[in-house]
Amino acid sequence: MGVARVEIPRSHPRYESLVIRERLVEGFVEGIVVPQGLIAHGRGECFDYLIGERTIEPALKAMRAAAAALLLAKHPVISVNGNVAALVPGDVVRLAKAVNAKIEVNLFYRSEERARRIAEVLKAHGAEEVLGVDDATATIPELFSERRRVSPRGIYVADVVLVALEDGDRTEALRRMGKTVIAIDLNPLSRTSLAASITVVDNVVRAVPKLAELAEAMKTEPEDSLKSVLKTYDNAEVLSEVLRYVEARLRELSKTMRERVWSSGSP
Ligand code: PTJ
Repeated sequence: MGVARVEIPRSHPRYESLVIRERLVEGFVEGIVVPQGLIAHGRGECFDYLIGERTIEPALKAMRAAAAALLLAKHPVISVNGNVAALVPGDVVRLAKAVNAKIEVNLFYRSEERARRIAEVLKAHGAEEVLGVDDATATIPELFSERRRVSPRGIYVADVVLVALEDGDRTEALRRMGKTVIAIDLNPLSRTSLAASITVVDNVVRAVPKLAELAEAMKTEPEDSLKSVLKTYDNAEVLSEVLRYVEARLRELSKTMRERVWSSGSP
């Protein structure tokens, strides 16, 4: 399929954001990302603007709890879809190694060909094993999308599952199965954000590498200290903090609009 591409100059004020966009388009052309994934990214970008395109304190708090949950887990699994594979394949592998987690491909718009391609990308970035391609033979109960198909050695038996750009139905279904669900989602009001055990409101491009770094650092902490991080974690409070952060930020921005608008003197 012919897709127009542009070279983005480093000096462009929105360089980072445009490079991420191009990476997703590339993923689309390579058959890793679905068109719906491009739309999903646009929704995410909007929320990223609101938090200032940076990792905010409530997200860091959630990431510390997420790292603790992953390190304490018996069967942690990182679930990978098209967008995650296109944006952060190397960081997924690094995080999986840090917490000894399995990596599983799980797709909303599943095709065997795309699942295979995503596994290849992850393997090219150092993953030794990728579940969910030929072995997605178990079923998550009460779930009707293609995401119900999971590996009996992976998500099906996992106690902690990390998901990103997830849909609310599966998050709820995984919670009903008694699993701890860690979600990375830029929308603090999405059904996934509200249903997850731990919600990291941040862009996957910042959150996954940061989470890997935190997990590597926390790995040597005593189990009791990790347990206490988890015990004191309150997801509803963290999501409220995100909303208060956005509210305060918009208030501040509204005060400085006159200095920020482009005023050349012409109407
Ligand atoms: O690869 P597949 O077949 O599994 O399909 C993946 C998509 C993303 C198409 C599918 O999961 C989907 O339709 O997702 P939704 O329902 O659009 O949800 C995406 C959520 O992720 C929204 O709440 C977005 O705000 C959020 N989001 C989008 N981009 C990012 C993000 N969150 C974190 N980082 C991002 N880069």
